[in-house]
This record gives sequence, structure tokens and C-alpha cells, in this order.
Amino acid sequence: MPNGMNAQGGACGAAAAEVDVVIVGAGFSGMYMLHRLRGLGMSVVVFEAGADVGGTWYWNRYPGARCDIESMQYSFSFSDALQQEWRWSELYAAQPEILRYAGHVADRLDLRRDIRFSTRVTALRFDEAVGRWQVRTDRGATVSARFCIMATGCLSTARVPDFPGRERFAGETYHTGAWPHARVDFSGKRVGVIGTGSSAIQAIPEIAGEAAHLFVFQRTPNFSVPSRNQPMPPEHERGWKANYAERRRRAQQVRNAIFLHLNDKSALAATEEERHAEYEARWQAGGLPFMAAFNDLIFNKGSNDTAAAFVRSKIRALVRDPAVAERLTPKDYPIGTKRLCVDNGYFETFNRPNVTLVDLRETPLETITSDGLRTSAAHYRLDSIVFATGFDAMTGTLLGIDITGRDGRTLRDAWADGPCTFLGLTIAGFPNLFTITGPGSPSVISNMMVSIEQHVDWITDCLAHLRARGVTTIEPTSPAQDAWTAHVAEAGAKTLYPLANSWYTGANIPGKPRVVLPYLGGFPLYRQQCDAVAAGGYAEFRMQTSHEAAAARL
Ligand code: NA7
Repeated sequence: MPNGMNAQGGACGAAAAEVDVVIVGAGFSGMYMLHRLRGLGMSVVVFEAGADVGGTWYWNRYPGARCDIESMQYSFSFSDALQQEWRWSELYAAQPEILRYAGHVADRLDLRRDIRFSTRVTALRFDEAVGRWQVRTDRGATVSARFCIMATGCLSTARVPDFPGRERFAGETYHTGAWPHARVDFSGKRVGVIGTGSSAIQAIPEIAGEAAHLFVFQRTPNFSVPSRNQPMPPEHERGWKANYAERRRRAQQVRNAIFLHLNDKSALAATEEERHAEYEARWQAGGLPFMAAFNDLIFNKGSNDTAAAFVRSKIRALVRDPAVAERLTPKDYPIGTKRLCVDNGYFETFNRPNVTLVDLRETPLETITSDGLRTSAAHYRLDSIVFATGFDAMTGTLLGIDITGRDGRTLRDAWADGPCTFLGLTIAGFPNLFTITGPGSPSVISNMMVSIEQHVDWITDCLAHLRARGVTTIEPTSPAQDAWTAHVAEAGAKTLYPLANSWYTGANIPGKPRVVLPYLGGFPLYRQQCDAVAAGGYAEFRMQTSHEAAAARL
């Protein structure tokens, strides 16, 4: 246990507990970060708002929650023993299994003893006099740390829009991203789901199978491809386990860090028949590799149109009522620029007699009432409302913590016009603060597990470098940060992503600055740039030893 900390996370006595590093969050990134820092012999405490490890997979317990990246790849690679011993039961693991995996990793590496659960970090203040972060939690503890690492996740601040009348609803309400731990029983109930993003698309078929009637309130229809999920075929697992090192290495050479077959040609260079055959084969195989059918689907609108047209034709074939099919068909943004959904029978669910699609573009939501929801055309009586309305993604959680850096400048102020980072890992004016999969890094566009491992390894190397040289503070220079922020914007502008109103660009939150949040230059190029910075001795950073800091204060 770090010196001065008691088991409940409270500081002992009046003096603040001191550690080398505070990690905020015990999802996959916080867990691996803790493991690596123990390897450096550092004292570390992790604060976690949830009652156990798992992060995203701890909170998102809604029915049907499942990863949209294959389980064999959505797992840690840093320990061969771990990846060989763990057995996934399905091609795409469901949330409970992923959470069990997180728990297994915590047990296996004995992580829990350094994690203070049910403790939310509320404020971080950089104390320039001593070059340390003062970390405050909602349990009243204050901890002093040389370094602070934000492992706070990209989708961890659930958001319910300000629907008029929301507080009047007398029935039960849920948010997919903050689902109760006890089983929710919808049988015999009239349920409304608001939203049709990835979470809703997974939950809707499950809720429809249980509820008396399900009303789906859709603002924007979404593209979705079938997952073709199935129990893990033994030969598939064997193939992966025999070739893990090679496949993990090859995944890192792919833009989104997923091991898949990229058809390295333009959709426009193929004939109509070739295109159709390629899309059909991928539709039958299922999952996100659909977007790797050609190499320019996210860059070239003409190419993208061919993939979008294919999926539209599938929706029309799957949904019996042509009017409902039309409402479910996305028309006004390129496929893949809102996250492509991966489903288990989503479109088919609208063929059920107990499911009604309500198009909020045709008949806008006017108010939530005490017993339902009223649109401009009708009142829908509901027993329960499920808000599948998404998250304040990538920046919401960081900005939800009161973070004050050098010269009393707050992060909220520094990011008022959108996040500025160097490599999505560090922020000018906020010394010794690191963000794992922060804005400006590939994060959500990539296989998160690959990105997490890459970030954690980079931070670990950086901290080892600092220690070897007696450096006590590090922060990126403003020119380095400006250049990176411009590069992130440029990489985003080369893609079709800016054409959609999505959480990738902050467009889902009224008033949020509209910038492309993740780095869209691809994982391989990103990694190359991070490696070059490390190999160059972190020349883009200002570093100070404790002597220099003391001299500067004189
Ligand atoms: P998303 O993808 O942000 O989806 C949220 C949904 O909620 C989406 O359909 C929104 O419609 C809808 N929404 C949001 N605000 C409103 C209002 N005010 N009125 C009506 N409908 C609204 O969140 P998810 O949880 O599904 O997925 C997040 C990520 O988790 C996903 O991308 C995967 O990476 C995993 P809109 O499209 O904004 O019109």
C-alpha cells in the first residue's frame, strides 16, 4: 500500500499521502498502467469511481452489450500466458464475459490492492512550488503525486439530453451507459428507447424480445452490419493462439489496429460486379471489416457511396414494411463516419408486431410526460424509458474534473475551443499529466486494447527516462502542441468524418466545440510519430530536474 493511504482511500492524519503516481480509472488502461508502473518500482494509487475494475465494461451493462471487435483481438497482448490461458466463449464477447476477463486480469496481476474503489477524483491541482499534483477525491482524501495519469476512458460520461418534462416521468428511466447492476425485467411493460446508436442497436433486439411493446424513438437512422456472432469455433481459437505474436504484430500495421484483410484498392477501381461480390462476402462474414472492403471508403465520397448503397439495399430487404425500411435507411452522411454499428438482428426486430419505430425527424419529440412521451403527432404511454443517448465523449470526463495546471490555468479554459494536446498524451501547461487514449490519439478509431497498450508502454518508457535523468517535471512545448493539434485537424479533414454529426466531432453535444476528436492518420503512422519522439530524447518537451526547478524559483 502506498505510504500514508488507508484501505478506504482516505488520507491518514492531516498530511496528504504522497505517491509517485496517481492513476485515475481502473478500466483496461488503468489496470495495465498500474502493472507497468509496479515494474518500475513506483508507488502508485489508482482511484476508481466504480466498485470494481472494468471501466466501460463495468458501467455499460445494458441488455445486449457486446464488443464490436472480435474477442481474440479485444484482449491484452502484453502477457502471452494471459492470452493463452483465457478462453472466450463467443466470437464477440458479451459485456459480462469482458467484465469477467477484466476481473481475471486484476486477480492474476494482484492489482486490486492498489485500487481505491467507489472513489471519484474531483479535482487535480498542480502545485508549482513542489512540482506535484494535489489530487482530491469525493471521499475527502487529498493525495500528492509527482505524476498523474488519466485512464478515464473515452466514453465514460453518460449523457441525457435536456428533454422537456424529463423530471415529470413517473416510470423507470435508464441510461445504457449507467445501467443498474440488478437485472431489469421489462416483461409486460411498454418501453421506449430513445436513440439508435451502437448501444441502442444492441439493446433493441433484446428488449423487444421481453417487453410487451417497444417504441424506438429515432432521430438519425444508422448504418449497421450483422456481427455473425457465434460460439467460439475451436479452430478459430486455435488459429489465433498458435499465431498470436504474428497477428498482433500485423494488426499494428493496419489503420485501425485490427487484424483483418484490407482489400488494398479503390472501390471506384472495381467493376460493379466486383464491388457487389466484395461487399456481399463481407456482409456474410460480418463485423467492422466491412469497411475494409476497399482502401478508400473513409476518404472518397464516391467510393463511400457504393458501400452505403449496398447497406441501404440490405436494410430494404430485411425490413418488411417499406415505409419503416425507408425511415431506417440512413441517407445524409457517409457510411462509417458515425460509428458503424454491428448488430445481432437489429433491422429484423422492426418486423415484430410489438415494435414501433417513431421517426423524430417527421414528428419531433415535444415533451416527456408523467406517463410517457409526446411527439408532435401522438402521445406514447410508457412504463420505462431507456436513454441510449450516448456520451460526452473523449473530453467530457476530463473536463468534468476540476483540473488546474501551471499558472492557475484550468483545463476547461485551455480547451474552451476544443482539446489541444501533444500526441493525445500530454498537454502544454499541465506538467506531469498524461492522458491514455486522449483526444488527438487514435483511441476510438482503433482497437482500444492496442491503443491502450501502446500508450501505457510509451508513458512507462517516458517515466523511466525521466527517472534515469533526475527529471522531475515534463510538459510539451506550446509549438509542439500546436503542430500536433494542427496535424490532427488536417488528418481529420482528409477523411469524410467531418460530414457527419457524430460524437467523433463533438456534434452530439449542443455547444461543444466542433473538432475531430480522435487522430485519423491511422495507428501505424501515429505509433511511428510517438516512437520518433521517444527515440529523439523527448525533444518536444520541456524538462526540469529538481535543481533546475529550485534555481528557477530563486
Ligand atoms: P451514440 O452513438 O452517440 O448514439 C446516441 C443516440 O442517441 C443517437 O442515435 C442520437 O441521435 C440519439 N440522440 C442523442 N441526443 C438526442 C436527442 N436530443 N433527441 C433524440 N435522439 C438523440 O451513443 P451510443 O451509446 O449508442 O454509442 C457510443 C459508442 O459506444 C459507439 O459509437 C461505440 O463506439 C460504443 P443522433 O444520431 O445524434 O441524431
